[in-house]
Amino acid sequence: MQIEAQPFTYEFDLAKTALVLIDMQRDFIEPGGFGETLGNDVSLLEAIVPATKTTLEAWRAAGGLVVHTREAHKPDLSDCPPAKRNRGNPTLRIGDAGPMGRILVMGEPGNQIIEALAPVEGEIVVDKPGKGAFYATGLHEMLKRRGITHLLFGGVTTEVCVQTSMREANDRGYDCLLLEDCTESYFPAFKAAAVEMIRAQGGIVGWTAPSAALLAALGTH
Ligand code: C5J
Repeated sequence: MQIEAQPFTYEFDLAKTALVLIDMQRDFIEPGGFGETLGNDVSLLEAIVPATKTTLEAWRAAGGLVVHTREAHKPDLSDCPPAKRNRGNPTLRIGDAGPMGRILVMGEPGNQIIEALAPVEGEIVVDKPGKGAFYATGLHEMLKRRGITHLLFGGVTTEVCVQTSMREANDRGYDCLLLEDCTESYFPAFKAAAVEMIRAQGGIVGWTAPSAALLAALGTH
């Protein structure tokens, strides 16, 4: 299959490609979670939910593998280094009790993936303690076992966990494409810059394309 992408056409085999949705969690998208504790306007992120849902449903219907990630720490915070916990909002840190439970802690209401994009049976769900999806998760091994060589990315936030994960994947040899309207940042200028830098220099980190181009490739546009 082919996607009309930048900086040039992206070719993929459905059986060797996974859709990776990064951190579409209540903690980032709904009021009262981690994103809002940092002073962000979380409503900006909600805008990508419809396009992401359409993409997810089309990808599922085509039989493609789906990976969901959650930025999540163990309840004892043994996987959250002080260097991470001590930055951000000093009065509501990772592990503290917020309106949706303990901030960024596994199993808490705020740490769940939003209802509209909830994982279904057979999909991979990865809890990650870092910004990147490959750090301390075993994701690379899971993908290698399934013969996955290509990754389509969506999720939040573009310049933090999405870009970090794409760069990690690129260094591990995956051909990566970012779905431009399925990713968002609290800072529109940061999203625009991240999209530009990913596809610059002949696709130094990968490709970018609107989700309509993927849907067209899947024949559902
Ligand atoms: C952040 C993320 N921004 N999922 N996490 O801290 O991008």
